[in-house]
Amino acid sequence: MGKPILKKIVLITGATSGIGKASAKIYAKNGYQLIITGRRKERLEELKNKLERKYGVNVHTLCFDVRNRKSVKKKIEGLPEKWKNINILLNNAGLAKGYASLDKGNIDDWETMINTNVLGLLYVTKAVSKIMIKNNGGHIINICSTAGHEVYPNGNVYCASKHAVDAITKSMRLDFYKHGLRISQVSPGHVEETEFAMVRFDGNKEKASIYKDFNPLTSKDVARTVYFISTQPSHVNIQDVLMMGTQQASSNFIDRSGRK
Ligand code: NDP
Ligand code: 8X3
Repeated sequence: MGKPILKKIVLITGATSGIGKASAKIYAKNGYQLIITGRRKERLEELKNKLERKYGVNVHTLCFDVRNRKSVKKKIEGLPEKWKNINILLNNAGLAKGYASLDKGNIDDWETMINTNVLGLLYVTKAVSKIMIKNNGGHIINICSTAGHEVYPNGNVYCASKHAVDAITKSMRLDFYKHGLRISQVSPGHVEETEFAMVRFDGNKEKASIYKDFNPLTSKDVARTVYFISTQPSHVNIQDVLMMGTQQASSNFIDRSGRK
């Protein structure tokens, strides 16, 4: 028998690295109970052990691919009774694949982005929102991007997928506010201490070194913002936070004259 669950339960998708992992750490540090998910099982187990040992919280792991709708449904509906009543969902799992103009784009990459960033987020939200509606409350925070508010050259399909996240966040709010759910979104610009660029550029270190000449946000900066949003009084719903490093003015304007 584990410890009785006292604090809110937070489910984080994509907790094996970057923003999701940093968010898991901040919630654990503050005593929340965590359901951490991702495809890399060993990383989930490693993080669970670390957080339980360091912060004395309960951590449950769920290994699934958000693109697999059957698996998403089965894993979330199959949660042990004491883990079922999820209070906070952080829809964070996502990625960019490739950086090319539309005519040269790789269609497999497009499908990966749309299936992960759009359909995956929808599958998880459908399963978790049912629980929250039944409980008359809950908080869903979607990780969007500046790419969900503006576009940049070669960003086409990734930007489209994040514009879809923005539309889904707004739609979720209309569908769920009557049920007492809070729906929020964080839209960061460039964020380091993540695997985002390495994933986008297929492990090509040189192409992925996109942060060396300016100071972007860190995964911790975004995690702190997520935590702030979720710890406001229950009558407050922060709808969207658009955030960038000081040297970034927009997707297309970055002061790359060196780290300041
Ligand atoms: P990381 O690559 O470090 O983390 C991405 C996470 O998503 C990993 O934990 C990964 O886990 C998970 N993930 C990816 N695909 C799947 C899948 N099919 N099923 C389940 N989990 C998946 O990048 P970030 O932390 O930067 O990315 C987190 C979110 O932040 C994304 O939505 C991204 O679009 C967004 N974002 C990132 C920015 C940046 O500059 N870094 C800026 C703005 C937004 P695993 O591989 O184990 O499955
Ligand atoms: C990640 C930020 O500018 O690479 O969403 O699209 S960007």
